[in-house]
Amino acid sequence: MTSTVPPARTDAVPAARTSARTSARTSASTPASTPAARTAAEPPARAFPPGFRWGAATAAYQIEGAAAEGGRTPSIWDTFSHTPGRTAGGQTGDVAVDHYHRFREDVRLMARLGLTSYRFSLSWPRIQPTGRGPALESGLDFYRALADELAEHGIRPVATLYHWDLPQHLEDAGGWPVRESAERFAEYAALAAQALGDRIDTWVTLNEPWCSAFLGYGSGVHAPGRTSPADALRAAHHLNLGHGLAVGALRAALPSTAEIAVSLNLHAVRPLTGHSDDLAAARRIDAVGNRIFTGPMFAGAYPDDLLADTTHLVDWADLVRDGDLAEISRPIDLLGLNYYTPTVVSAARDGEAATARHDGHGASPHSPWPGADDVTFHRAPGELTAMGWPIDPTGLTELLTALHREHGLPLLVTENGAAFEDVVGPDGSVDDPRRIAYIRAHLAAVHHALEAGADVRGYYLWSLLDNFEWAYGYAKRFGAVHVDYDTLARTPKASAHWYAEVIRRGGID
Ligand code: IFM
Repeated sequence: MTSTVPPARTDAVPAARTSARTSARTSASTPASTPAARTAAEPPARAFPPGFRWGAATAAYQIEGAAAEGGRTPSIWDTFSHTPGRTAGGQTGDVAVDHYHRFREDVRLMARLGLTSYRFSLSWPRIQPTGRGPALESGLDFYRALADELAEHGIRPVATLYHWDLPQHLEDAGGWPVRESAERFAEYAALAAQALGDRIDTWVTLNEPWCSAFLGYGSGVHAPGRTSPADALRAAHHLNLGHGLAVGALRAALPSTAEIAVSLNLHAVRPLTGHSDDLAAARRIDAVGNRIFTGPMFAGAYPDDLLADTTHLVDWADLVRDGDLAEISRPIDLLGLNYYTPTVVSAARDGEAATARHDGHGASPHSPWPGADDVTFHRAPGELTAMGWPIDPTGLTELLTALHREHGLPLLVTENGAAFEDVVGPDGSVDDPRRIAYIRAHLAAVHHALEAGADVRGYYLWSLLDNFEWAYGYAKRFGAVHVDYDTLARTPKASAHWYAEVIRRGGID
């Protein structure tokens, strides 16, 4: 699940953002001495396995800025965010949190928090500006320097190849609904792996392809903002194909010790009642939300029920060519799960407007759920985050144990976290007890999955820093580290100090 609602106007980001680029100083402080410190000597009640990766995650467009530097050209998110009405307050990632210039300071911050791993994404248009042809050394150099800085601090890098920033040139040639994008993606994967494979040993092909396909080409609340159910399904197949081709390219370019993964935002789908119509609604959402990816990737086939639900929209026999499924189902080493909240559905009731029915995934008149027009989304019980997402960690345990049972792969939680209305105190500190409670509850959920036998190898908090939250602009703060958008100064929130203590102790109480 991810950011899905179209922009509300906000004044969270003052005009001074760009000029503040060089004036900020980090205000990172050492972890506070708190009640946690008093129990520091005691082993945690829920200890995580030795070698468990304690991480945080980010994505290029959300943090880097420097949108026109080093030869980078626009991605679909540059175009989208510069289109009036697409993002809150017209905000863009032009500057973001200026990580491109401040990455050394950010890595030092990670080291002070004790992170053992850091998941970031490579910006495709920074490395291969037109999506074709040779790689740009200036782009690769940025990631070489980042990886070197991480190595110097003993932090293991995890690189995601695609976190939604398709070069605009490729969108102009048809985007993900067109097969060529999958081929270009594999080419880019090979270039990145050849250049960075000596420094980075864990690679994620795609981040949340559900969002790329269905929010990008279905409901249109994400870039490139297109609204065709058929194109969304075509995009999903070509993202799957791009993943499979990229796995092949990565295997060919990387040392045999490298690990390859994909990050899926699988939906913990729950029927509102046990009525057969509601069960059927849950099955449809599971098909187009989850099994459209896990089917071809792990079983080498699209599920029959998905094909039946969407046969009026797309000619699957024409779309899926001979050999595609073998490519898509190439074995991978780790499965990444991004989890935020569960998904509760029922059969649509008489008189419900279509927009209300898929409201849980963006108030667009266009549904991001092709083949599921007769399904209604409901608010799950539980407190809400600032995104309006109910807090329910049981979905995380449920998904991890189900993935372990069904696919048997080692798992990583490649994203989990929450946005809240953070308040900066008079002394500049940010006390965020709700974020601490959220993370603690979700780490407990991971621990439950470990106890149930799931092979979970790491947890990456979303996010290291407050950042550009897509269509919401800068209004929603997910960071463990607060960013002052005037000065770009970084200040670890109480949750960052708390997470540092968890890492130091290797578990939670
Ligand atoms: O910010 C996003 C991230 O880019 C993808 N996963 C969900 C996060 C929160 O919406």
